[in-house]
Amino acid sequence: MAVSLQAAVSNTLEPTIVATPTVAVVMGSDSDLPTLKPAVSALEDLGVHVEVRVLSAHRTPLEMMDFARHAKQLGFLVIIAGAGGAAHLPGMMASLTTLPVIGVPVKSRSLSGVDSLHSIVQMPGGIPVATVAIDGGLNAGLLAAQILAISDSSLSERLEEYRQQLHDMVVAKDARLKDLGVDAYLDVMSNS
Ligand code: RP5
Repeated sequence: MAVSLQAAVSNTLEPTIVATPTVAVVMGSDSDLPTLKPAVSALEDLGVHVEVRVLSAHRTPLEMMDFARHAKQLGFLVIIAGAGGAAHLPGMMASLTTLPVIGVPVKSRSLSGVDSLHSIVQMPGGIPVATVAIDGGLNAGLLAAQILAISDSSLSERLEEYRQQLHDMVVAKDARLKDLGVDAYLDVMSNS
């Protein structure tokens, strides 16, 4: 049975929700939400409080600027920013705050997200954005948690548990593949 990485976290960790907003997950459009959802889920499963916003660098630039400029005062420690196409949101957010910004290139309809990736990853010196893979919402959430875990030992332990679960899941798959053989394993995969 195929088990997603997200499910591996969701099924086993008991969340300990902290009261204050910690990670802001912002996106240029609500059409980006499916890509950012794995980041939100991973963080919530790890007990990190998340605030989710739609803030467009092009359609609501003033609201986007206001949020980015006040994010630190509002108590956020890390910003995840996802956008597609001419994906200026992560870079613009990063230009307005010294909080770490993780950029998520959203797979675009016309250019499959290569445009988003190039727009986000090629930041000029001085204004960094930590860019994950196209549609890499899960890794953005985990990277944000790893940044927070530097000063949060209980979160660090949860991340260690998560890594152990990933390890155990792959070991179990390896054993099952050896047991069933290639054809039967693929049959089970295609039916699950
Ligand atoms: C970007 O334009 C958004 O981040 C989104 O990925 C893309 C398309 O937006 P919609 O036309 O779907 O609202 O600003």
